[in-house]
Amino acid sequence: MIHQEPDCLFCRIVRGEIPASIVYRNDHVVAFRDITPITPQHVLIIPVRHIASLSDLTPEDEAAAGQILLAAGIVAEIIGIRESGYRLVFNTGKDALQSVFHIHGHLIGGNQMGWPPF
Ligand code: IU
Repeated sequence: MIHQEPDCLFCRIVRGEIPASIVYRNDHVVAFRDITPITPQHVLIIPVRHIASLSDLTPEDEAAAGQILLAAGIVAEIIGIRESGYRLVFNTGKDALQSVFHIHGHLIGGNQMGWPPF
């Protein structure tokens, strides 16, 4: 049984209790469109397993973490930005403005970005 939290917003999206525009899912991850996109394409990739942040990963989460990265290219292909390029951003903790404490990679792209990103 994969660990989930009853009241976590993103766990609820995984369970289908809250609607989301899902672009891809498998046994390990769910990818859905961010409700407030910051780029023309903006999808969140989350593990099915509830893990609060990158800083909370343990060796037990190795597969879940790897599955997020594996999903990035698949999702990018689905939303049409695999060739043009994209970023996968994990806001982690206060200074990074993490607001939802269930790991999510922001897959962003669809236009030319700059660097550094702040
Ligand atoms: P952050 O990295 O924790 O700051 O990002 C949380 C993201 O979750 C943010 O981009 C929100 O727009 C997004 N989001 C969402 O897609 N659906 C929701 O119901 C809620 C937040 I609340």
